Amino acid sequence: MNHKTSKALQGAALLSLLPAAAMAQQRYNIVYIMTDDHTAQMMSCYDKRYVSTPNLDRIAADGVKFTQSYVANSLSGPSRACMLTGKHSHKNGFTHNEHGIFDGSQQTMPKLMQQAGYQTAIVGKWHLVSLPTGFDYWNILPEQGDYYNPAFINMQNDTIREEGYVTNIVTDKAIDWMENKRDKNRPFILFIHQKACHRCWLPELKYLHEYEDKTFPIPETFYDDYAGRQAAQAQEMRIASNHDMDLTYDTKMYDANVQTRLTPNYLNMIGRLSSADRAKYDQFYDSLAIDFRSRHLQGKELAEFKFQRYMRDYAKVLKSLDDNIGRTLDYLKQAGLLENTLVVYTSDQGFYMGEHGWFDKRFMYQESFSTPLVMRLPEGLKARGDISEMVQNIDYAPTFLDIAGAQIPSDIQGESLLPLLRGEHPKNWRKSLYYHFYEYPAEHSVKRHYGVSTADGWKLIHFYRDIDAWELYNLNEDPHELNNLYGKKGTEKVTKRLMKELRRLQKQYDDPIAQ
Ligand code: SGN
Ligand code: CA
Repeated sequence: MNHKTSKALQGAALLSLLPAAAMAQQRYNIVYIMTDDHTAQMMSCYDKRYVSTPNLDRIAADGVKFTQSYVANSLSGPSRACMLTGKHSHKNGFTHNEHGIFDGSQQTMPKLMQQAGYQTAIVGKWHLVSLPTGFDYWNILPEQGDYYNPAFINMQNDTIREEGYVTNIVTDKAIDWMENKRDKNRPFILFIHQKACHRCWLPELKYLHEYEDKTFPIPETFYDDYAGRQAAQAQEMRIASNHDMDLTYDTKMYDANVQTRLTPNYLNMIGRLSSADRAKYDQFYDSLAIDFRSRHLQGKELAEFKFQRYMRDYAKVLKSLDDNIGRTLDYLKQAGLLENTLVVYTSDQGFYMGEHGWFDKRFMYQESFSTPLVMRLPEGLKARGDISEMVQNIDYAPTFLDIAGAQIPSDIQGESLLPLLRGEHPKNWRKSLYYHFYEYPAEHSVKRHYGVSTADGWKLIHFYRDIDAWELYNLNEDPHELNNLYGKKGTEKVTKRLMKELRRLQKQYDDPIAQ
């Protein structure tokens, strides 16, 4: 027996003597970071036009960036429910934020991860109304949470106000759990759910002045007239509209003599600041507001002023987020965890940064149907660079179960991404995605719709309920989705193909709308 063989045999014998817990330790940890309303246009590894996000880009640089990453239902609670269950909204039951309560007694990925020997923890935004189930540790924001001195609900169901800026505190809690609260002999999955960058984009005070010198380019479709798109005409998410984007709440042009629709909400939010911090905050925005009121902007000038304010404040909130991504990565490195941990970064959906003249999300159009998805891969997972297969947020649950070596239950509707992370490109990978949005009537007035999007660049959408409107887009020729081809001459064949695919997906996913 040569030296090498005897060593290998010794190794194998040693391995078989290891207790189950130590064996389990060989499995990858998972740190799943999800933000709110962070869109790929505002992440420099996806789009360099607006901001630089060096720490987020680090995740992609040491791993992969998904270029065709989508959600199943572009809204917070539903998106979280899809992620936790690996199922479309009609199956997990949480179809919309308003009036929904997540049924925490159902099968969820965190519960299955626990059964597979993983410790599970979540900190930050939860937004599913019922309290978390399937987590060994949790500390969550009530509903949307607050940016300044936010309250958290602990496992005793006490709501406790904490000092500081929400993005920093959520990260502190995540690091504290990894460092002090978990059992270091077992693998873990930690969900870090940031409130950033949700409306109304309140910056960390140290970044108040950031981006003030920057003028953001106006998107090509900012002055879209929504011709041929009935549902796009009916929405209430226009930056130019003072009803949709509130001058006080959203753009922070507060005037004590002017009461807007959302002034009370705004004053509640900034009222959480200490008086010293409030003075700093007011000093900054008051001078902008006084100048703004003196200019009496109208029409295009007003719309573009609001766009700049929106972009700047969103970018400031993002800056704190990027810092905290850096802190999380640095902690993992310093704790010796980085090489054995899959780090996933995504958002609950994409967002409009002025495209079509909008903010918010909901539509199956690209900006809000897509969501950023990058992963830092542990040693052993070989994929690098861009991955262009179509993926969806129902895929995260089966992926994590696969990584844990657990069985993926047959009722899970997503696909494991593990083959893609290994660098494989399975020939039979899905060629289309299904989407269904339900929250109507509701804020922002986006009509109910479902649709199909295909890997070869076509999209068919049906808006329904108090409307019956179909839209068809060729993304290869019309990436901004301005030209609705539905019913146009020459599109009969492709419409038929997409309609068939849509019905096939509705059947496959067992969506009752199809019956
Ligand atoms: C709040 C916001 C909306 C936003 C929804 C859903 N209004 O209701 O603008 O679309 O959340 O967002 S606000 O006046 O309360 O800010 S989600 O990301 O949580 O789904
Ligand atoms: Ca969101």
